[in-house]
Amino acid sequence: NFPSGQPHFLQLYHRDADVIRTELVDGLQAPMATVSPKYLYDALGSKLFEAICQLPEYYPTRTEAGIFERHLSEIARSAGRGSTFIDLGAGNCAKAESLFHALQPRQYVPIDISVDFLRDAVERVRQRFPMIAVSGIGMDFSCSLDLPETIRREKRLFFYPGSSIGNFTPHEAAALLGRIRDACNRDGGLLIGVDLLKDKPVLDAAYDDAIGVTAAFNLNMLRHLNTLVDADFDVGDWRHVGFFNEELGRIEMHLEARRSVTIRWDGGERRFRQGERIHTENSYKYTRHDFLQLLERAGFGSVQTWTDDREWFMVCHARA
Ligand code: AVJ
Repeated sequence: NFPSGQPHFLQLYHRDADVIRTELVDGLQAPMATVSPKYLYDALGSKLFEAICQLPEYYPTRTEAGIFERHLSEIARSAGRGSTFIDLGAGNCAKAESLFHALQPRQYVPIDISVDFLRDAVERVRQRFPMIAVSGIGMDFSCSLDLPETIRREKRLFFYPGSSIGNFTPHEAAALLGRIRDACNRDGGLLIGVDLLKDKPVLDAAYDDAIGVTAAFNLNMLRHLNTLVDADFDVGDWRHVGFFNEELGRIEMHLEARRSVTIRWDGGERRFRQGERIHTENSYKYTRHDFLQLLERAGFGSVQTWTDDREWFMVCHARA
């Protein structure tokens, strides 16, 4: 991890390209091929996710925004003003921006793996909110939460909305939440959005929408892989699979080979039989009780929670 960004408002912490290549190739070679969902987010992937958030079937973004709108003053009272507001997986920064008026952050630190997308977003935030110090960071925070010296330690408020925590297994999630807590001072905390368990048909539709935006989002990962490991995936050979796995309490996304294909990349190859899949994402859904237990395991102190009328989504503020 070495900083290499020139503009002072966006620092880049690149992981070594060889490390990324090894991680991806190991996943592609595994008996059950797997690629981490973080590789869904190249610049186009981030745009496709923005489009997903507007789909009628994709309730999380809208439901979470409704909770923030309805309980804004109480949430702001709990989270406090004048924080160093650290946005994990900031994307277009829109969720954070909608809280600026209520939270009055002193410094805004959007972090995202999708660097080119983040660069544009940071520029927009700086123009809209010239009174807030904006320090964007392009990095993979699942590897490290070591932040540059310029990020104030006092009153750190980590913001992890959208139920992105669902991409990790409960065990991994507890570890990441523990690292977030460790990155806070005693006066810090975490504002997090979590998707709650609900009926399977609602979940299935949210991750396999009628016009195929989620399919495009998933399939776009193959184009990103072609760039990252110099592979020769033909997107037309694959189809999107997305469904709620009731036993495991999680959404699963896969890419399924429509026909038998051999994929070649820089230094290797693999044959996929027809119907064989690459597992590209899990999105765990929680009960309120189980998620509160996870926060406790991670070492957080008192927690306040807010939800919507249907109890489909939950926002938590946890004190370090
Ligand atoms: C950004 C991880 C929260 O799991 O709902 C949306 C990603 N995947 N549709 C989610 C996603 C398919 C999203 N997160």
